[in-house]
Amino acid sequence: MRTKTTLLGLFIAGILLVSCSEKSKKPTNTKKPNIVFIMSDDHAYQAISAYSDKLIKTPNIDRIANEGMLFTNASVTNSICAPSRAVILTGKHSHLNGKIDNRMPFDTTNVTFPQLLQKAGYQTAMFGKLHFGNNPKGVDEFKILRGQGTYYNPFFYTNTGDTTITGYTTDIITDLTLDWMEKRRDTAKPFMLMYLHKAPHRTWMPAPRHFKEFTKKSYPLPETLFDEYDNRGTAAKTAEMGILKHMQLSYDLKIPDSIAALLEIKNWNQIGNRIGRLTPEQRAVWDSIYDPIAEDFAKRFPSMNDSTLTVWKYQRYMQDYLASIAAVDENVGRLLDYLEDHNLADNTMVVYTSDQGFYLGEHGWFDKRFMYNESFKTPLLIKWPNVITPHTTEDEMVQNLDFAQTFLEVAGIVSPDDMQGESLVPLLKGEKEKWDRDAVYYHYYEYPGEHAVKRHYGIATKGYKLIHFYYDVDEWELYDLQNDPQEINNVYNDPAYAETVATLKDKLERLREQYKDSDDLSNSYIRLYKENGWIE
Ligand code: SGN
Ligand code: CA
Repeated sequence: MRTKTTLLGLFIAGILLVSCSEKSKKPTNTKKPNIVFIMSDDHAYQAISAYSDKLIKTPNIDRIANEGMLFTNASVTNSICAPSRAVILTGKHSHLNGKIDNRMPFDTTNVTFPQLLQKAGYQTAMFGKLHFGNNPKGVDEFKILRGQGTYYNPFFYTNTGDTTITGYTTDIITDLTLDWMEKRRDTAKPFMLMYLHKAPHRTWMPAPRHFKEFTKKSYPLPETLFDEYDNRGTAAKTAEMGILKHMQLSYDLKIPDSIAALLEIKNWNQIGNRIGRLTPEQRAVWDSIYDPIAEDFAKRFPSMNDSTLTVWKYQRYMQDYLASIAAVDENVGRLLDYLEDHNLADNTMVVYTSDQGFYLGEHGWFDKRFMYNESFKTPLLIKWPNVITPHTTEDEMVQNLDFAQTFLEVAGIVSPDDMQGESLVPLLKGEKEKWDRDAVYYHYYEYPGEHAVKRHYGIATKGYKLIHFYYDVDEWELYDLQNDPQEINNVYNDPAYAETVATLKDKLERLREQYKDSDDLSNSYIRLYKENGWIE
């Protein structure tokens, strides 16, 4: 590990011009706004009723949009967990903060916005999922899950020692947060709280109180559920995130192994420690719900074909995924209520987002990683009383890259020069004329890796998306978002789009220069990974 860290440090130091001209001011009074940053894990915007109520009602998350602003064009720069978090904390693209994928530990020599807020007099705290391979800096108190965390009986690293707590993780993260608010918040200081859910990440394990209701529901099928990836390149065809082929009946969908053996299903995956962690009481409730489903499945399975099996799996997936969100929504409600009941709501900015979007059966997929719509976009709702006009919708292209500078501006701190986002404050104030971004940049790296989504980078404007897949392919794709919002028709080679391609390639090159990304840098990462044996 020592070699890796040193190598990484040298590597980043060699590339960066570290210009930390941060001129933080000490707060002069306690009236500075508090900041509550709520992030869930893999929460698709399609599963928030402020965006669409086709799948679920999320009345509490919706409160944030009702009292504030709903962003319809928010995206991430790299659609995977830990890299997204690193971008959020550093305000820098992955290629500069060094956390390009989930494998490499976060380089803690990066300057993060909580450190700057703490230095400027904010009380700071973090509860829930971080997924960095090390503890956060710049937070006065933290209780973070180990790695991905578990849905039940979670293990936490904390600033006062490690602990395992019995119960349902979404509820526990909220209990810990409210306990800090109630008992250890310094009322003489403004605060910045990061409240980070593990749910609704795979393997989508609901709370006992939601099992019954959700396992009875059925959901509308996405139009592209049976997508065969015609008119797309190799990457979409070879990705391993298909509901039919790659979602596991046992591991993901909770059919017990005994049924698998009975049905002689090949490639059966053990659910293993996911339910191994449950207490006997939790397990009894679990079995009372999932056993009858499995028995019913065993009866139907012999007459199922690919299409009926896909639909069955999609429905099971949605039941558990959405039930996991129901608990997130309830708990967000608890936190919002606390702020209101304690007279804090008026001076607190509340943000709700996810570390990235997620496929809910679109293109036949689950998971994320692609620059295609559902994983590139992420939900974003912000309320900030007396600043944001309630019920506002904003369609400007904003990114997770923008959070750090937004929070620094809210706190009256000048951002370090090497942060790469834009503060959202002008948009929040309705000063659209101060916002002139017309394109965003994306770069995904975790390949070869789980789900086999190829490395790619690209540019998105409101009208088009141009993507370059590389590493073991060299393929370009262009989508005309107005005429093809589902991104099912790659028009890169269509002569009618030749001019658009040329313009966008030029713009992409300029963006890469602006953000200091390059083929050389990508190749250095590939070399680094090979040297460390992380890829072959
Ligand atoms: C786990 C999941 C993957 C998921 C990654 C990354 N597999 O490895 O399906 O893509 O996390 O997710 S699982 O067998 O552990 O469920 S991320 O949100 O952390 O980036
Ligand atoms: Ca995630």
